[in-house]
Parts: sequence; structure tokens; C-alpha cells
Amino acid sequence: MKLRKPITAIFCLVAFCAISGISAGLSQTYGTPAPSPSSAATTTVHIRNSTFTPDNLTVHVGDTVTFMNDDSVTHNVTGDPLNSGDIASGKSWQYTFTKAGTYKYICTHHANMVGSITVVAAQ
Ligand SMILES: [Cu+2]
Repeated sequence: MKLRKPITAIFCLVAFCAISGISAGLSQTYGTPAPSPSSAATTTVHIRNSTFTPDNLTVHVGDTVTFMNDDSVTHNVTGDPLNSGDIASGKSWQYTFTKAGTYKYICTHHANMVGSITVVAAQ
């Protein structure tokens, strides 16, 4: 069979080209830097000495705010649409803001505990 060898050679050539083509494609995929994703940030508001710290904060749409209760007593974060329920000492609660606006909140246990978060459009 004289035809067998050239066919095998062609097959090998095609296979080699396909494999090297795939690996070239892969290295190209991995070599290209990924576009930087829009960065959603997480900011923490600490609750200390019955005070929200900071009590005034500006974040972007998509950002998450963590309220961390560093006090020894229970607090909460209450204000439409924020509604943490009681946050025990040492516990935290998170809220992700999906709409721009000004969000005022209080702690229903302590009348002097007030805070405000301004949410602006994502960058
Ligand atoms: Cu409180």
C-alpha cells in the first residue's frame, strides 16, 4: 500500500497543526489581561460607644456596607429599606445598595444613634 504513508503523514500534519493551533489559542487567551471588572466595594460602619462610626458615609451603587457591632450591648440598623433586626455584641449585618439615594437610619434601642449613607451612581 503506497498511499498509506502519505495519508498518515498528512493526518499527522493536520493533527499537529490543530494541537499547536489550540495551544497557541490558549496561550493567547491566558496571555491577554482580563478587563478590570467594575469594582464593588465593601465598607464597614462600626458601632462603638452607641455611635455609628462613621455616621455619614458615601458609597456607590453595588457597594456593600457591613455594620459591625463592637459594643457590648445589642444595637440595630433601622430605616427604610434598612432593617437589620437586632445585632448582638460582636455580630455584624450587611446591606448591598442597589439604588442611588440618601439612606437615613437609627438604632431603635438608642434614640441618639443616627446615621446616614449617601449612595451615588457606580463609577
Ligand atoms: Cu443601639
